[in-house]
Amino acid sequence: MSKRFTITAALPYTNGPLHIGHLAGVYVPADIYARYMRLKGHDVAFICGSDEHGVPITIKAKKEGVSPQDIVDHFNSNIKSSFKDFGISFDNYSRTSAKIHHETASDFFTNLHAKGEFIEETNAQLYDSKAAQFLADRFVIGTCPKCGNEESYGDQCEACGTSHNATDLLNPKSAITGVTPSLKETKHWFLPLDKHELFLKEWILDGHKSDWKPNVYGQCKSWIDDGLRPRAVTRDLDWGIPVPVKGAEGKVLYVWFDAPIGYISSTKEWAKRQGKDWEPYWKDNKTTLVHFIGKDNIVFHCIIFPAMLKAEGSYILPTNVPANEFLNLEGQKLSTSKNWAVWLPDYLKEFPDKQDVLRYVLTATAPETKDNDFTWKDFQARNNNELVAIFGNFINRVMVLTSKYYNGMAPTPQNFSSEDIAVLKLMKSYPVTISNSIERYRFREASQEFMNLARLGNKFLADSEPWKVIKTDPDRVQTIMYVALQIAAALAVLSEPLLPMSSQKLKTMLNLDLISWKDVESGDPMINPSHEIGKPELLFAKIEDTEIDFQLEKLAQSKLANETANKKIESQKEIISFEDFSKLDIRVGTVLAAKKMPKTKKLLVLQVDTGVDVRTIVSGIADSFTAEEVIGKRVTVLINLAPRNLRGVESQGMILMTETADGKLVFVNPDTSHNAANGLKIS
Ligand code: B3M
Ligand code: ZN
Repeated sequence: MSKRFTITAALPYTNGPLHIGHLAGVYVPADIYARYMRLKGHDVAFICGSDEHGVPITIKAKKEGVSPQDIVDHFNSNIKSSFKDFGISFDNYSRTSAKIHHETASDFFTNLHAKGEFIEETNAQLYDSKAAQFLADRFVIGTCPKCGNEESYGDQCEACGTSHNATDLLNPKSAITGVTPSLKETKHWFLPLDKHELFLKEWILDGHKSDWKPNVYGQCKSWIDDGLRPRAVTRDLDWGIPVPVKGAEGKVLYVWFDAPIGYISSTKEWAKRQGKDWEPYWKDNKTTLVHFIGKDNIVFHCIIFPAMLKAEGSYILPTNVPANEFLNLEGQKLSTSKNWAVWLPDYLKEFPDKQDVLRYVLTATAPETKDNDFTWKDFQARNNNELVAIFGNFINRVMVLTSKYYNGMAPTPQNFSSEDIAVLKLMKSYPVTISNSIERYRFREASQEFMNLARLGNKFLADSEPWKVIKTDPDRVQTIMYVALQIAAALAVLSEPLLPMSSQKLKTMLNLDLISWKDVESGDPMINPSHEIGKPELLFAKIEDTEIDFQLEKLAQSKLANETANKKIESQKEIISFEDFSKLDIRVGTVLAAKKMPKTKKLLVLQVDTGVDVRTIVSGIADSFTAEEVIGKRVTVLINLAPRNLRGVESQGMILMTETADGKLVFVNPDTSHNAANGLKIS
């Protein structure tokens, strides 16, 4: 029976491009699920959009000296086109700056307000007097009261996942000016979560113990067990949706109040375009509502948003919230600021026809029950050893042999052997097995089962050896190839949710259009004798070491850049006065002669023309330069450094040097384009 599904994928924050963490955690599983449900004939609305409010966007805009609108416009189109090119099959991708969203979120608030579902409270909030603004959420950094992480944000600690109020932080500091904020009174509207505690307990703790994932259920339980408190849903900010009630001038809705309503507004936008009614997708209790999210979004989707929906009264609640854990990259936490990520726009440029490979790898290693690791070596191995060597190889053999023996026309089977019957029977069981996995949100398992079917096909051909038997028993080969073609057709259908582009390519090759999941389940033949197939083409190509080395090198560069940046920060010295600085006598000079200091590795003895005199300076640069290389170099030299005796030679000054990211020393060269004479003072 056809059912209605509203499938949502977390609205990405519009302050940066997408990376593999987003894909693995949310968008690939959501897309598999949506494609699968469509394939089963269900009525699906697969909904997403850009989350364009919130403090991180304002911070980024400030940093770059542009408006928040500029930031969201840029990343909305960047993210949207990445999704499209990657093949995520959203029915609608909206944005929370859209008019329909502002209206929907405003109305939602007004409605709850009118029903008396908020409490209004004036209390002290953190205030940055230097920036003349209140500090909410990510505008404050401080120590997490729960785990002691010193860099917790005002709304959430990324180290332990706790979500809190900005005033809970110990040692708070403004992220705008760095000052310690003061407290200032301001009025806000709160959603009294405590009022919904009983309902949440019954609905989640009693109702979803067995069907929600343990990581999701566990987080909800710990929240509820801790006791729920009222939660502010308005903020003193200037970027967001204005709070639509009197006395709230200059205030906006909390981003986590408006963002989930974005699912509803995006559904409305879609329904309008389709000429449909949006309401059944959100209000008919026969509709299955599923939220795909990452683990840091659990509380918002399982506690706060459901409390809002319940308070409103006419909405359904999510059937499931299959949140994933996090994906790491090469053993390290993904990080935007450290550029430790595989960015989707880069991937699409560098592997323009390998969307399915990334989908496959991210699914096969999905962080479904615990954090997991993506490595480029594993990416290569799964492509070469599984997609190419198993699935691709089987299809290629079927295609090539059918072309060669039968000119591309499916043969008529003769007598089925017991192996044939066993293989066909096993094949028939795969759609059910894969369905079971997908319907229980076990996409990793589904991908393994899919590959097992390809393995079955491969093994069947390897065991029955049609390429040998053709010489002795061509009738038998007709049956073998007929069976193999049925497996290829099954793979073409069952690959659609996981590997949509390859599935399409395979269907075209097999000249199959109208077969469905049900056809595979039925066990009836999908390719009949004399059915004409197309030309063989390779489904997957091997990935070479050089391609992987290139990616690893890129990451190594990120690591190096980070280490250098950290080093710089670490070695910042204390502030000195101008008087201190003016004691330094720094001059432009030229190295006239140089020789290695005997019996040392690092030291060169230089004769330097300082403009004042020619003097001896011993410099520890022999690791980076030979004596010959430095002769004639224009240098910057500190001439009033107290002389030092190094291995019996008096060094009378110091040449200024710096170190590049890869540890090589370089001279701090004076700008000699104006013929700076030796002895010129540097100040
Ligand atoms: N914008 C996603 C995030 O934490 C957040 C999701 C909103 S879903 C309503 O990246
Ligand atoms: Zn913490």
